[in-house]
Amino acid sequence: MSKKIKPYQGAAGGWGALSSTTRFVLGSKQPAANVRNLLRANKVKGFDCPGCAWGDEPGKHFSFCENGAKAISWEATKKQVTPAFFAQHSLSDLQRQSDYFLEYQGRIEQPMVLNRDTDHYQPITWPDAFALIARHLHALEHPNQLELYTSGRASNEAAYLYQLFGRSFGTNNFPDCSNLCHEASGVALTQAIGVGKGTVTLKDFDHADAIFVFGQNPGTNHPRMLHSLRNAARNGTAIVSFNNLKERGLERFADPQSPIDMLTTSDSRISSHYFCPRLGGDMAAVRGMVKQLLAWDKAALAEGKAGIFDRDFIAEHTQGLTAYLAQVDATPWQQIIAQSGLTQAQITQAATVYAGAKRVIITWAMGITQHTHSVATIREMTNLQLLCGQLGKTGAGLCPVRGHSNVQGNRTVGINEQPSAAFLDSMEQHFNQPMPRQHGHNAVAAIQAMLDGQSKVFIALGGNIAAAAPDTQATAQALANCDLTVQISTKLNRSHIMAGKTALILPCLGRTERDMQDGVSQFITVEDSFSMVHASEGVAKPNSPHLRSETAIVAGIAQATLGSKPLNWLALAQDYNLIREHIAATLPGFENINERLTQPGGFYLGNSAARYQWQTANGKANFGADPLPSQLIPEAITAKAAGVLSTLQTLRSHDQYNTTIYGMDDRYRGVYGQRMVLFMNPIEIKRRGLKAGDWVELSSIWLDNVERKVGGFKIVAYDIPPGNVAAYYPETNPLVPLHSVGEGSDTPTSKSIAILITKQTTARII
Ligand SMILES: Nc1nc2c(c(=O)[nH]1)N[C@H]1C(S)=C(S)[C@@H](COP(=O)(O)OP(=O)(O)OC[C@H]3O[C@@H](n4cnc5c(=O)[nH]c(N)nc54)[C@H](O)[C@@H]3O)O[C@H]1N2
Ligand SMILES: Nc1nc2c(c(=O)[nH]1)N[C@H]1C(S)=C(S)[C@@H](COP(=O)(O)OP(=O)(O)OC[C@H]3O[C@@H](n4cnc5c(=O)[nH]c(N)nc54)[C@H](O)[C@@H]3O)O[C@H]1N2
Ligand SMILES: [Mo]
Repeated sequence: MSKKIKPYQGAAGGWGALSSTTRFVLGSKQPAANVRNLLRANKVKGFDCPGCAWGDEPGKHFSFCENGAKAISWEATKKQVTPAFFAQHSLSDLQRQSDYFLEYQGRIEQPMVLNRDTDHYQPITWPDAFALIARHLHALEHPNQLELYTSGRASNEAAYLYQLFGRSFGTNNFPDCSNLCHEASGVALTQAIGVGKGTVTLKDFDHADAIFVFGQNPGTNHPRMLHSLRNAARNGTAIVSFNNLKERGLERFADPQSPIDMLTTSDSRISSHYFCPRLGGDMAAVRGMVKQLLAWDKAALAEGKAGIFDRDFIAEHTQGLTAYLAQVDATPWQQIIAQSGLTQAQITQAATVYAGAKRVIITWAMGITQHTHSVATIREMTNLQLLCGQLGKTGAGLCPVRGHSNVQGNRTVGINEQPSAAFLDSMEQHFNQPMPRQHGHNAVAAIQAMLDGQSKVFIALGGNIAAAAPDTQATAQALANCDLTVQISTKLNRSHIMAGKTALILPCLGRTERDMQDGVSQFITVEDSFSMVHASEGVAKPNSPHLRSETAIVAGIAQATLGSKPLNWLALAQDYNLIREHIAATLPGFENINERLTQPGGFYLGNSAARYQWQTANGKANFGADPLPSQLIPEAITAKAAGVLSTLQTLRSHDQYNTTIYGMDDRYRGVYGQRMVLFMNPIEIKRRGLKAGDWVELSSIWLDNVERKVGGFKIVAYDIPPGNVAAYYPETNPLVPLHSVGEGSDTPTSKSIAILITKQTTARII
């Protein structure tokens, strides 16, 4: 694997994507089965692509993408991590291996338990594993000493059973990957419009006049979104991107599944306008757009013309306009320009596109949600949409683009550390048992509780918290403090290695695999970013006969711990229709779920805000009136730094799925054979007396006195605003302080970390 930096000249997609997919799929051990699997992904009968949460166009061309193909063939490997592997590698030995090495070993073949005396994992039977968990849970002094983590790949059925188990045991401690991801979107949208989900459907993308894409890299993370953007662009829709980096997928795209694109190598322009704000500068940019629109609105009204704002919509549906506009008036252009890093002319240009469009969609992802003031930024984007009545009509609305393929569904079915009273009432009534009312721990609070020794048992339904969570050293210590850690997983990862005093690995079936219960093939359900619920049925032969479904594993833990309270868990795990009936009986929108699932493409859960029903305390859509943050990096931090601070964003390469590293290339950013790179503005490199290719050490500055440092990063000159730098996650997670979190969301601020950069003489990795 040769290391090189070679700027990418082509469009996103195209031959590059096709050749990468083919290499990835055909290069693996079972090409035929892999390709067969791919063809069935996202089809009416078959499994839902485990890649991302973008929606499907049912019946349209086979809608997998390059990175979905990687996700599927990664899971569908024949390689296995057997007891012999664990006999060969001690825990200490595995601790020295990279994340790439760990996941590359293949699928975990059977349940394993850690033997601290020998420092090796050894096999354990399923009944013994369940009994071990039950013993630990019975020994707890309080149910809140249990933490139940979920990663967003779990099915609705498994997640529903999991939350029922946790609540029947007596806790609302449901930290989940959402807490690290789109939490700010849920919080902000619930405050503003009474529902924490996007208001648009996939079809709306065909009808928008303008689509504003904030802080998102769909070319890598939601490649199927590029189809929608490409089609829209071809129909004349203005696509306005706000991104700290020039991302190729937002610039140009050639569809690798379109014979015409491929024959003519024609590629389509995606963005009509591309703005590169400073990290965290989007709230100021949107505030600037509103300030400009307000000026035009006032001028139009003064001339007796119709204003820019939708006064009928505002009067009928909203509250808080006056306070908000006063806040806009009070925000000086100077502050808007300094904070956004954009010129007034650029902001005016964005406002011009917005004002000229009848129907506008705003989408966003991690570039917006992983900052200190993310909730306020999403409120600001919502304010803009409310001002112009861009909600509830075709081709318009708000669209947080979710990450994990079923992260939205997990929340819907109750993975929530702050459940609503209505949900708990419904559960209590249906299952005829009390549900805990005290709010539980989110991801950061759970880690802190384990660090403090308050929480003692950690169970994870998927994911890799050890690598995904911030402050790697603190998270490792938190896990090590636990009496028991249990990971329900498909592949070996860091969380198995950073284990508790006793540790279990429980291997589960993946989305692609056939799930037989009682002789009948089961399907599961998932919900995409557009609130579409659909069925997914695995087709591949399971990697090992020892694997159990996530649902069966959760039922096994619950039955061993609680017996048949409030119901026979094992019976539920034998027929997922029964679980769906409980879902239908306790959650609005799921009525007759088993019948409705037979419709091709599944069914739409609906969105109250899109129907102009505002489920807020005052029954209205609410404008937020937050001031801009006084500083993006607080003075308390700047004052502590002995040197010039930079703001670091931690992001994904093209060859990874969160903590799963498929390969060492990041094609669209021109990085090959390596991941330890720091993207930096060429002028800034020079100003600091550095050169591209120099090795540097990064240390973050935070309010405490803990040293957080990583080294061995190579400088890459890149088109990024001066003062901002970027590097890959999870290598940089040791830099993210556990308590550097978003206001109101508690999400780690993975896109804005104050760091010092120091030159190293060697490529020493710390
Ligand atoms: N192939 C693949 N697909 C995935 C994933 C994966 O790892 N691999 N992960 C899944 C998950 S869980 C998620 S949440 C999503 C993540 O999807 P994304 O949000 O696209 O993921 P990131 O790589 O974190 O990219 C953040 C983007 O925001 C930009 N950005 C960062 N800070 C700012 C800012 O302050 N302002 C603006 N305007 N832009 C900013 C960055 O330059 C980058 O383009 O993808 C999902 N899909
Ligand atoms: N610095 C920094 N940190 C971040 C982010 C960032 O941008 N920067 N992004 C954050 C975001 S958006 C997210 S969502 C989190 C992700 O956090 P997680 O969801 O915890 O992490 P993943 O890497 O997606 O989890 C991968 C593991 O899941 C297991 N797995 C895969 N498929 C299945 C399955 O079908 N069932 C089960 N049971 N297990 C399975 C495999 O064992 C694999 O090793 O990371 C967050 N952390
Ligand atoms: Mo995510």
